[in-house]
Amino acid sequence: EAKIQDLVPEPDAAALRRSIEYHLKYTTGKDPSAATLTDWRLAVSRAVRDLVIAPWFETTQRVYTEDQKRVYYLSMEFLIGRLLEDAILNLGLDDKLRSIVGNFDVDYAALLTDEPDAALGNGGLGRLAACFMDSMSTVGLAAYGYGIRYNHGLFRQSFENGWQAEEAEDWLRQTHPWEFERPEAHYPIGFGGAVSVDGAKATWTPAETVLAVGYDTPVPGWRGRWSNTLRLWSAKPEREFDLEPFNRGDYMAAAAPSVLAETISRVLYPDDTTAQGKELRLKQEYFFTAASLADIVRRFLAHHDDVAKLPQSIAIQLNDTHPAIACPELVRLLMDHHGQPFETAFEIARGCLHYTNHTLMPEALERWPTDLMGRVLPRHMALIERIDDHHAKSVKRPESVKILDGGEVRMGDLAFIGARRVNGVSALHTELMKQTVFKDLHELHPERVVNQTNGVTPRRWLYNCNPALRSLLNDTIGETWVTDLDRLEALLPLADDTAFRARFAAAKDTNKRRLADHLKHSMGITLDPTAMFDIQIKRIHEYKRQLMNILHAAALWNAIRQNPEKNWAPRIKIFGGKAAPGYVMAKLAIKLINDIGATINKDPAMAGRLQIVYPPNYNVSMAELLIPAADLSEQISTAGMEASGTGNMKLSVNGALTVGTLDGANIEIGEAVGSDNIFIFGLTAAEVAATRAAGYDPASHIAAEPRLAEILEQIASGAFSPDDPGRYTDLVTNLREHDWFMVAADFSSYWDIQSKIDEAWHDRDGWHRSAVLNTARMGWFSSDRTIRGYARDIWNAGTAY
Ligand code: 26Q
Repeated sequence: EAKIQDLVPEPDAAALRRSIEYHLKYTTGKDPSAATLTDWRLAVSRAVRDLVIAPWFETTQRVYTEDQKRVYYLSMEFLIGRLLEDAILNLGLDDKLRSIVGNFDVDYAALLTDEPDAALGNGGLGRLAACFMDSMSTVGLAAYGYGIRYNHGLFRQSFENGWQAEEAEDWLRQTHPWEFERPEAHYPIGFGGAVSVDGAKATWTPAETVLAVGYDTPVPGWRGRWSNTLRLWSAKPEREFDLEPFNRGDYMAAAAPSVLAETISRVLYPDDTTAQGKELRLKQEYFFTAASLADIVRRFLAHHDDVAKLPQSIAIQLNDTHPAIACPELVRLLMDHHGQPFETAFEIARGCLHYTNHTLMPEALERWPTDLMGRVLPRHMALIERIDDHHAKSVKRPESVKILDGGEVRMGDLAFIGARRVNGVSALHTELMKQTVFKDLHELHPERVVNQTNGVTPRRWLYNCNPALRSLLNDTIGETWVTDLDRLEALLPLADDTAFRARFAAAKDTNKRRLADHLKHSMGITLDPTAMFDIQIKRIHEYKRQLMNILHAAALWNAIRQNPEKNWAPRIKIFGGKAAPGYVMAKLAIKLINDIGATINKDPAMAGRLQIVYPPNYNVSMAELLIPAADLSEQISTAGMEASGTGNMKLSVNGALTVGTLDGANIEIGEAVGSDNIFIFGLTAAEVAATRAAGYDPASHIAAEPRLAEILEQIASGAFSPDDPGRYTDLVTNLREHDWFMVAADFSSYWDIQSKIDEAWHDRDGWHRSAVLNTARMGWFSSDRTIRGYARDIWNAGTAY
């Protein structure tokens, strides 16, 4: 019997070259003399894709014949990035393809970067889903990802005079070579209309119907030894055309049925912070959840006959509440289509469903007005009421745990009540869930909440993005770390080995020069690669406190001008990130970073001392360049507010030292790398809560910290915005009078730790030793570990590797 490993074709250079020529000619329809870079990229992508088809079929077949438990990961977002280089490195074809492509006289590096990012996500939650897909294939877990094939991913960001401007992203303008359209895998999805009840059974007659059509992308694990499927749904009209108005000559009315359909999967909502109750968003959520469940139940019934056994065969993970309508939808299918009574249907559904919570912030928790829910999904609204009553009857203090509250459906409570397990994404976040948002529900169901701390895939986030460190690691400890990241511990003794430290430092230097070259070519700016690269890359949000970082830069500017001869560590502060288009404060923070940056960068006294860089349009591909080049990783959220963070893990495993608060996974990172190798500052989550409860007064902190008082005065008086001196009046007033995110309370502690970081920087050996120890001790943060934890503690599913 063939093992899946054996099916990965022996990569034969001649065959690979012929395959590329074949695809250029017959799939792309181009002659080599007429082929553009994109044509070549598509041909290479097809040739590479061909190689993962056999293991993909083999996996599907094996899961089917062995009737393995299947895991379904439902996520509104998959923030994938580019796929070609990932696939090439995965299959070990890098050297061969570099030379084959070079022989066609095509620039290999340019070919790889010609691919647009698949940016079907906002940030951490969407990227986590992509890392999980990689890990589920690498550990050999039978899994499907389900999401939406948005025509437009996250918007493109540019800066106009320092202000963020947004443009539609258009990743499907060129052929997307990785997917297979599955016109036969389509489901009608209804909206609105009426429900007629007949005993336990109801008949829902929707007012509108759209078709969900699946597009499949194979997701190969390491060395292609296992391959799962990512199925993304696209909305299509049920009928393209109404013949009756067409025959009357009313051509516009004839095309009307396609309008709703084309809207549903058109665009990713770019807001990752405030859940506004937009009808189209609810329709998107129901659209992909209902299509996925229909597909899941169809696949189950293809080889089982008793729906009561669903929980033994499948596990569904809800990535946040965005697919939480899965609970009433599965109950509906079981009752109205499969004749189950309500209580049985609910227990079957709950046996299959699991919910991951990613935030405690009230404004980010989804709530839908009951009238909207009742209008768009009348059957589901009735079932939610029934679930709420049923749950309330089974508990002592029902008032405290209602799904329906003040005319709204609270989706977090629905997801909690409808799930077998509910997980937090870091140890701290899980504890806070139990103490705050889910306090009452946790007391009623103490076995339900579990912790699975996030992780990141070491393939994309170390092996692929950091070729310099990859070679050093492979030379030193072999290649097993790629699928067993704990092996990095073999580096521990080498932290004290001068020769090894020098090679580690040289790899970092290579990455910094690579970034400097890129920024030279793309933005025309010059970076000194010997300066400290101090990097904060993430969505722009008040709780992430980019503001505190730029205030520190302004305070440094003042301090350096006062004392230019002091031994300042030369620093380049690099920012990357997008603000939600409607988030006024976040967009103002971007403008402030650019205003302060412009002031500092044009001051000749800052040359070789302090520089601010903010390249526009931060995305996965830019992260792959920035992360390996970082010396210092800024993870400075208000304690208690960042559920986990995952960028913190990527930076540390690539040898950056972290400056961070005791928030999210920073705490666990600190425990792993050791307190001598991380810079922790600021209030704890408990202190933040206590300070707020006692009546926080930012003014007293500002008065006690002249550095902060001075820069706030400068900002308020227009020192950084002479063209519009009042630009930051409200921002400064808010800091002085409210400061919900406690920038003032933490500023002194942040300043002090940054001074210690300056000192640590001058001790080059000590710095590099800490950097090596960061890499060596971060193995636990592999998403392979996370996925094995979910498989064991939540899904009760096996892994082949
Ligand atoms: C909700 C309703 C309507 C429109 C948009 C949304 C929406 C979309 C995206 C709400 C939230 C998000 C994304 C949240 C997110 O990325 N959270 C991050 O998840 C990471 C993975 O667990 C954590 O590491 C981060 O700490 C957390 O902020």
